[in-house]
Amino acid sequence: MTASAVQLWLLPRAFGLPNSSPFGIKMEAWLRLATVPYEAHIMAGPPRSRSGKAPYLELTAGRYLSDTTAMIAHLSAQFKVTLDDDLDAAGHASLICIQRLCEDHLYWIAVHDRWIDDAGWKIAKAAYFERLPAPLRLFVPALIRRKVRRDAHGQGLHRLSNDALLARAKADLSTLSQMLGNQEYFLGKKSSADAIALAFLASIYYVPFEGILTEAARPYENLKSYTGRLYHEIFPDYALAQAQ
Ligand SMILES: N[C@@H](CCC(=O)N[C@@H](CS)C(=O)NCC(=O)O)C(=O)O
Repeated sequence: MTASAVQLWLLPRAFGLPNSSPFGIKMEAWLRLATVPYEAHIMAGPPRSRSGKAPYLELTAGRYLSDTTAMIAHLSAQFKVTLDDDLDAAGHASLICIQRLCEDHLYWIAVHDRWIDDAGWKIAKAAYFERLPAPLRLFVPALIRRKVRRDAHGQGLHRLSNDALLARAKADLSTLSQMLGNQEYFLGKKSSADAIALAFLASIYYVPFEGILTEAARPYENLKSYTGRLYHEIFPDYALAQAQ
């Protein structure tokens, strides 16, 4: 470990993407955009954060901080990050809208495509649990899937029909496409919004299965080219076959 580098703990990588979790991709994208030095570690077991969520930072030995928003606030203060400093009030408002749309809405539709839908689950399960020892691989995925189903039911979107979910996903992607327009970056210049948007869009465009989100995102050429351009700029070390 390098003393001055941020220690970031992540879920396993998957699908050739920097991370299986869009929140993991967001965090790594943000650290790179903000030029904060970090070391990435892949978790070998359950999260050690108090919230039980990933990704998380190891602040000092045994002290963890989870939640990407809290992590970004903490690191922005520690490293005097200026990434979002020149956003005006409308820019900050748009940043919050993009964040909520991606993290609190699109995320749950992604959960449907990966964990609930049987075709997506087959591929996601193989990718998520490939490093799990064989005896555990027999029952751990089903146990975690049951918990995710419960969480998704509690959140509520999954009580809608697939058609209704698709309509919601189309509205989300259309909104993102409108907000981006023909700009290079979501808020006119590089900002935290791009770490978030890139993470969620790459998690849609570059996964090896078809789902509600892939269908909803298909028409938006500006989102596709934004994702490809930013992905190669921020993650040149994770070149994707799908991103060509
Ligand atoms: N608001 C959190 C969300 C993180 C999150 O939902 N992580 C998921 C993986 S994609 C997780 O750890 N889920 C485990 C659980 O809910 O128990 C953040 O911004 O970091």
